[in-house]
Amino acid sequence: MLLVCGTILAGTTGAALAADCEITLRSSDTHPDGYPTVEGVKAMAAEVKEKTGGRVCIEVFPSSQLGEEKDTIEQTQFGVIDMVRASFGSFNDIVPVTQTVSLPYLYRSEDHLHQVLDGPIGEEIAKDFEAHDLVALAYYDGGARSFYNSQKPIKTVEDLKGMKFRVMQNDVFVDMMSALGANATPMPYGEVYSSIQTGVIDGAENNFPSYDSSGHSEVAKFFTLDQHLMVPELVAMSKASWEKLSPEDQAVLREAAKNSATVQRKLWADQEKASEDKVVASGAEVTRDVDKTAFIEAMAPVYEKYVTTDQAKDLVKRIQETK
Ligand code: GTR
Repeated sequence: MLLVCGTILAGTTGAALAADCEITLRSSDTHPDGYPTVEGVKAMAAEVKEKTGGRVCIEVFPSSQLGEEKDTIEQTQFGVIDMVRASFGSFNDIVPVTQTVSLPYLYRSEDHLHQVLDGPIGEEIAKDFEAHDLVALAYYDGGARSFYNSQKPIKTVEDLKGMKFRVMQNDVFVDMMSALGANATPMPYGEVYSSIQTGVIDGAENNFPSYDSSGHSEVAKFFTLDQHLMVPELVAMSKASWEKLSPEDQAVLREAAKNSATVQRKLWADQEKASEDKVVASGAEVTRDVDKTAFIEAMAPVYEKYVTTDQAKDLVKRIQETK
């Protein structure tokens, strides 16, 4: 839904002044104001506003104000929300290719991930979103995800046995936990803090900035740097909202989204370090001497289950061969 200016003012983060805009696009993010993904979309908003002479505005709604991630993706497909910044993990049931490209230990490093997403494979993946009423505009950084829990330091795969971890709501990550001998509890991000606090789950898994900004580090102080997942993050637009824009405005949005990824990646690198220092200073115990080979080997059943078609096999091979 494109909002005519002046109708929505509540919740603005200052990215747009609705009263000046002919078109206002509402964009959702689960993270709070100041988080690199939120600041990335705000940078995009600033460029769009400048290049359209203030005609097209993007209003960023942080902190899940418009709903939990999966719900906001569905609302974006329907055009109720115009844009969403979300992890590929939340698209898994909607855009099948996101399952393959979010497999555990698929990327060797952040550089490897960038080479994949910034090249032809990234373009192919983006095309797949169109069939599901979404326009993929930019890939953001989300670093590597690791386990954390309230009970004990985890050093080996065996240490995870029987423990209960929250995962994002998708099948690949549920199977990943089973492959490690642990139990998965899929749930929305916003429920994780209280679920750890009340002992419904032992822990969860995420990157340092999320572990920090969500407050999970307060209730789950044992962090294990096993880095099992690197899940791309996406800025996507509703196809319905996109098609209402002129080709000129679409080009401005594409360019601004691309530029915002550069801004976000820089902010991300700084935030990863800052959050790591902050959680350690406030008492988190980070286990770094992890036998990653054992974690990688344990994932074999996940690959067997999800890399079955020729298309998926070819994609995994091309990703692995990307230098
Ligand atoms: C974060 C990601 C969010 C959300 C969250 C989660 O790392 O940036 O978009 O997916 O993880 O675990 O739900």
